[in-house]
Amino acid sequence: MKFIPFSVLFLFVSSFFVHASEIVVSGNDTMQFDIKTFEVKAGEPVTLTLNNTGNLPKIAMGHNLVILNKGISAIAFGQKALGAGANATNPLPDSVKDDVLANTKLLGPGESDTVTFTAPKETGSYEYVCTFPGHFAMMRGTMIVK
Ligand SMILES: [Cu+2]
Repeated sequence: MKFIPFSVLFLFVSSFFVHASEIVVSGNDTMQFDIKTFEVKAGEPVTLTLNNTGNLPKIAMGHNLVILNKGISAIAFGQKALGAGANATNPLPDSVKDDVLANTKLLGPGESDTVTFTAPKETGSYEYVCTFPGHFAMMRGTMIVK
């Protein structure tokens, strides 16, 4: 049997298993996501964590992260969610979920949520947004599928 150096074996094994993209985004009391753009690989698993790093009460400054299907604008979706009754305790009404690729729950200060999903097979830009009322104008970003 041939001797395989550990480092080579490790590279070989990791090339098989380290495909998942791990994305960590924070939202804060100034209505900002710290990451406005991130990339994932088409058709591969994504682990997305949102941290609310603010201090203000959830009812006043809650955050979620909602990734939209291709072609759905964050601004337009924010308005649509409001029109569908989005509020400070239910910022993502069921009636608008057809436009949603993946979403975290609504987080209060110091809270965190992790969701896993499969990146779309179709490459391109997918917008994301916080749908807490009033936040969609500022809390937006783009997931790029490559
Ligand atoms: Cu928000």
